[in-house]
Parts: sequence; structure tokens; C-alpha cells
Amino acid sequence: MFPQPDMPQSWRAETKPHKFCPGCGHGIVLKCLGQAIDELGLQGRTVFGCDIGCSLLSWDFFNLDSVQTHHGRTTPVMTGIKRARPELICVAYMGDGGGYSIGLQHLISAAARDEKITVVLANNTLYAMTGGQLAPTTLPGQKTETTPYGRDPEATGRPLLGPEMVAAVAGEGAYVARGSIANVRQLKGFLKKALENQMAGAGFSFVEALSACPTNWRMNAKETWRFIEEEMQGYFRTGEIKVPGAVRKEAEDGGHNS
Ligand SMILES: Cc1ncc(C[n+]2csc(CCOP(=O)(O)OP(=O)(O)O)c2C)c(N)n1
Ligand code: SF4
Repeated sequence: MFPQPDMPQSWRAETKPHKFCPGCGHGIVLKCLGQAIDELGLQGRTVFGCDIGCSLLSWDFFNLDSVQTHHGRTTPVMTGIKRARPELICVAYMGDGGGYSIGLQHLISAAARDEKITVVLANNTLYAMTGGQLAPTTLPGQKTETTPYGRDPEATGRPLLGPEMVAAVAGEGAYVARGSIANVRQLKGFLKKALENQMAGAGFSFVEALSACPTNWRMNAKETWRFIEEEMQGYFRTGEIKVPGAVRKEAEDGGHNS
């Protein structure tokens, strides 16, 4: 007998196998998200929004009310749903291109307004769906379709530290973390805490997941995991960046102006 696939209850089995490339990180992030939704018993009241980019392939992924939005606009769409129906749990899912370039103004404004939604962003260091162009997260020296000699920070800037940026503008009730598909237990834990933060109505919640795009990276499985664990995790540090109620160091020390 074939082993049965271990799918979260909140997944839609009839839309599997999914449409991502073999080895893609999106499926791993979405499995952690599905397990987090299952374990918190949220399937009946969660709305899922996905962006344009490879994340849109998740439009039929879950047994949840789902909406697919214009590129970079998933955050305001989910904000609107949450404001209209505060009892729902609203999750916006996007890539680093959608969240950190075309949708950056939406992400940062939602964080500054402390919208009570959860944003989950898969960082695979490039624009995957359109063929692997430079993204705000492309690492120094990394070759992409538009940086064939490797990213030069002098010419194109340094990789954006999204969670650190969000944490800097979000309110005291916000939850912000960065996980990795190389540590699914930790990633699922961060996603659960983000959802719990929304359940408590505490503030904005944001989880960046370091993800993989072996197709555009042009890497085999071994090279893919090495790139995530050494290159990506070396630059983008995983962990919790902002936890509700945490007393800021400068406040303890008497503040900037003392
Ligand atoms: C308004 C708008 N601008 C540009 C595009 C073209 N476009 C489609 S997907 C994409 C990049 C997606 O990259 P990312 O958000 O990082 O997601 P990934 O595909 O890597 O998961 C772009 C620029 C679009 N569809 N709509
Ligand atoms: S192109 Fe990359 S991000 Fe898109 S489905 Fe394939 S592996 Fe995943």
C-alpha cells in the first residue's frame, strides 16, 4: 500500500499535487501555514489572500475562502476584509517582489497602522514567476537574469531586511519573525504565534520565510539547501524580531533623549 500523504486538514486535497516546480519552497511554507491553522482550529474563520508571482499558484491550495489580488496589493485587500469582518482571521501571502518592491508602501503602511492581519512573505531572493530577475532581497554577488555578473550593492543597493524594517515601524503589539524552510518546526511555531497575535487583536503580525526557487537559481537539491542554510541564513538572520509587550532597550535605558 502506498503511504498516504500527510496533508494539513485545511489543505484542499483535490488540488494536489500542487503546481509549484519540484523543490520549490512555497509548498513547504504553505504546509507549515496549513498545520498552524489546523493546530489553532482556525479553518472555519480564516480568509487567505495570495499575490501575483508564484504565490498565486496557491489560490486553490486551501479549504478556506481565498482571494487572489493584484501584484503587491494583497495586504490592503486583506486589511479591507479584516476591517469589515474583524472576527475573521486574515492571512496575506506574497513573495519578496510583491511585498518589498511593488507592494512595499502597502506593507509598511499596514504595519505603521497596526492592522490586525497576518502577512506571510516567502523570500526566495528574486522575481521567480517572471523568470528570475533582481529583487530587493537578491544577495550581493548573486547572479540573476538582470544581474548576470552578480548583484553589485554599489549599483543596486543592499538586500532589504524586511522584518527588521517592519518591526521598526509597527506598534508595541506587533509580532515579527523570520523563519526558514530549512527549519520547519521553528517556522510553524512563528506562524502560530503570528496567528495567535491576530486572534488576540494585539497588532500587526508578519513572518518572512526564507524559501527556495531551484528553477531560477539553477541549482540541484544539494546546492539549493546549501544556498539557503549558508548564504541566505548568513545574511538574513532567523528568529523573532519583535514580540508584543517586549520592553525596548532604549526605553529601559531612559530613551534616546536622556
Ligand atoms: C502590477 C504588476 N506589475 C508587474 C507584474 C509582473 N509580475 C508578475 S509576477 C512578478 C514577480 C513576482 O515575484 P515575487 O513577488 O518575488 O514572487 P515569486 O514569483 O518569487 O514567488 C512580476 C513583477 C504584474 N503581474 N503586475
Ligand atoms: S519558479 Fe521558483 S518560486 Fe516559482 S514555482 Fe518554480 S521553484 Fe517555485
